[in-house]
Amino acid sequence: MKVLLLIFTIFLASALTGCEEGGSQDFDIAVLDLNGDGVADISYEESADGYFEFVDRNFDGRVDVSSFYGTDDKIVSSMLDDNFDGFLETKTWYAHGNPTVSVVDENCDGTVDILFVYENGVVRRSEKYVVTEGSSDGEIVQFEYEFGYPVSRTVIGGGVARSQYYERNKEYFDVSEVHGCK
Ligand SMILES: [Ca+2]
Ligand SMILES: [Ca+2]
Ligand SMILES: [Ca+2]
Repeated sequence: MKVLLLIFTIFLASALTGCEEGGSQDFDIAVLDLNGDGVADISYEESADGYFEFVDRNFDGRVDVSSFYGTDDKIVSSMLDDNFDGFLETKTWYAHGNPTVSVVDENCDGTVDILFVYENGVVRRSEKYVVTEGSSDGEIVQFEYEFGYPVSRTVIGGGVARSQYYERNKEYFDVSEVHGCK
């Protein structure tokens, strides 16, 4: 997997820079520096039970995808900064390469605001907790999906406490440490 990724990266790097690879001494830098500015955009860090892969997709010098792979090269979890504000607000867990659960902390205050539950790698259900303005309570907006497309929208509100949102989805929030903006 890692090897395939590196091959793809080499291909992408040469496509982006339009440069032929020269001496082998530049090889490592070229592999990891997608836009050719001399700053690595993909880096790896080994850990006891696998390795991390860090990617800077928009070349601003900040990591926006952090993925953890097991020793079998299979992805275990990933964290994503989808709006490139420097906070990795989305965390996803995987089983056999497919996503199982995603949690999003939109405002990076340490509380989860959106939950996605997947079946066979395709989103099946989502729940968003929306705080009512001027109140400490809110409502829950729930979507059901078929073939990845939303087919129903249900609002459970108002005056719903955030603790109720957590209680409803306890089995997913208990999966692991979910507060991960950093
Ligand atoms: Ca970035
Ligand atoms: Ca973000
Ligand atoms: Ca939040």
